[in-house]
Amino acid sequence: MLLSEIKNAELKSWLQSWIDLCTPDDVVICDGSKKQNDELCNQMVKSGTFIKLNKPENSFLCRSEVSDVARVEERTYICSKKQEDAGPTNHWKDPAEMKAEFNVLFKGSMKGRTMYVIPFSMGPIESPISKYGIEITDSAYVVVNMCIMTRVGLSVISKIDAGAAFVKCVHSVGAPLADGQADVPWPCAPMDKKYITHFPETREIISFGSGYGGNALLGKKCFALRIASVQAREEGWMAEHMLILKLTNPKGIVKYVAAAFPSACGKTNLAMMEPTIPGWKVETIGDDISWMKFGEDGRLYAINPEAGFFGVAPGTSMKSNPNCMRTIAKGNSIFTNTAITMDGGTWWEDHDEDPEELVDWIRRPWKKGCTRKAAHPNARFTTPAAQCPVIAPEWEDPRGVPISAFLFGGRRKTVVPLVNEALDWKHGVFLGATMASEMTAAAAGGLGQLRFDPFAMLPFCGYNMGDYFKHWLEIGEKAGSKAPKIFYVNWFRKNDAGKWLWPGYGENSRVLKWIFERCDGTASCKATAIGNLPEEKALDLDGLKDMTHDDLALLLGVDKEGWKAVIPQIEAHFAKFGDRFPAELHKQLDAMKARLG
Ligand code: TSX
Ligand code: MN
Repeated sequence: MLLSEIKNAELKSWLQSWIDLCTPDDVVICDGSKKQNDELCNQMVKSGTFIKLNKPENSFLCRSEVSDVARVEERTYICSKKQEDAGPTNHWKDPAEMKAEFNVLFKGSMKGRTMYVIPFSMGPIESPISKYGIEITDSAYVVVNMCIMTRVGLSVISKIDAGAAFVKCVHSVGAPLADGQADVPWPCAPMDKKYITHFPETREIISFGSGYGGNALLGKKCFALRIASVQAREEGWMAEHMLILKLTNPKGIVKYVAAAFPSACGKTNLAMMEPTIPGWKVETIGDDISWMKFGEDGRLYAINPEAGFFGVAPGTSMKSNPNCMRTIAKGNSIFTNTAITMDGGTWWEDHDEDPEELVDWIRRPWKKGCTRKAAHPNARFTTPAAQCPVIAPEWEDPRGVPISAFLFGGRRKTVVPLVNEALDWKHGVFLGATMASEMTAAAAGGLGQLRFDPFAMLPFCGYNMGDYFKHWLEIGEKAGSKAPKIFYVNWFRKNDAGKWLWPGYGENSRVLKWIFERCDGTASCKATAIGNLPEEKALDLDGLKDMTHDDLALLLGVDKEGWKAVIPQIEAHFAKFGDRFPAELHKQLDAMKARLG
């Protein structure tokens, strides 16, 4: 397709203004075809950006610059007109000042490079919950990743030509090439030139200087969470950092659950888990983001706006996530910053294979027993969701799936029980707002201190977090009796000797079963000061070895003194949100205090 064939005047003039500013050598409109994708992959193999792997098939390894390996929160900005609309948890810049700075940074920034124009849909193209975007980028790596993670195709341009709204996404690695200058495998700009910026009022994203993941694949965190969260609040829906799973009981009854966890809690593992309890089935709808709208029946319906998994590779194995390993094994995947084996396969820490020798992610020789990590800890796979053996057949249903329960959680080796049902929606919002993980000794603040990450949205909410909590309360008002039930889970409880009290992984199906049956009204619970907990007999523990009464008492008990000790930390956490923080959450904290006595 040629630029001149685009009809939408707004799209045309927006593209032309960026072409004029960035002065690329060439402009290519991406059509999402296999042919174009193969050409780009071959071109990146030739240029040294990609290595074609011997296995899995049609898969590639890419090694980034050592300084460009993760999202850069300190370079991430919400550029709303008023700073208070970004709120105290976001970095803010004045939109006009930021644009003025970009007029300098982007001037000639694509010289010597090709500008790719990627028309993409977040969500199935015909879904009323989906939204469209156009990403301009000078990175072929971004194009081939976007082709896995989103639905790329010219039909999106047809929709925009017919008047559909779109989010304007601009990305440059910020490394123009002078005449005759040789390229490097991973061009990017130094840290003080990197900018990941969001203009919520004009639905724009502008990203400069980084080629990595969430900094560059703008459909994911930038659009599907930061911009979409703003759209969701204005339009009365929800854009959440949640996996979506389908749970089927032995009678064939289905319920859908959406779950938010901070990083390093195994969200992707839960989304694809293999239940250990007979007759129960888990299938995947999505592993990271959920967009939810009210259906005509008043229930919340969720879609996964993504089309692939962009997951952390280290730790992923047949033990932790067999279905993810099977997804990757089907090929058509991109590996970023993993190690490469001598026979042209890929490897990372905790991988099932145990190679003697390989080449690590910074191209150094590596031998078994070596103390250095072979893969970067944030090494990633990009793989098509459709290849997942347990993807639910309805994962692309344009209507979405009706959600019965929300799960929140964190990594808590003390105090927090295995599972806790909120007393009502408002109490559930309190649980979401107080989501936290315990910090390791290395992290600032130190051992035992909590790192709060409300709703796992702290880095991803595109507006004032106080308003976000209010939005959650308002959704509950609107949903009334049709609102999903809310639960808080913790797979990470330890005893005093440091032993894991819960086996986790597929055994978490026992917890999902109780949640399913709470939604059905068939499982019992005991009301406590912190919420509704399962009695021992209500949790299916059949066939679970090594579970003592003492362990269970810890997992399903209320550590009153522990909870009381956490209250000052919750108060300090709440105090950070300023004057837009809803009074209801202070009321919830006071009520919990009173219940604890
Ligand atoms: O993903 C995890 N889940 C959810 C799985 C569906 N992990 C990995 C977290 C890092 C990403 C877990 N780790 C889980 C869990 O439920 N639980 C644990 C802690 C744990 C680790 C090992 C054992 C038990 C618990 N047991 C043995 O290794 C024998
Ligand atoms: Mn995520």
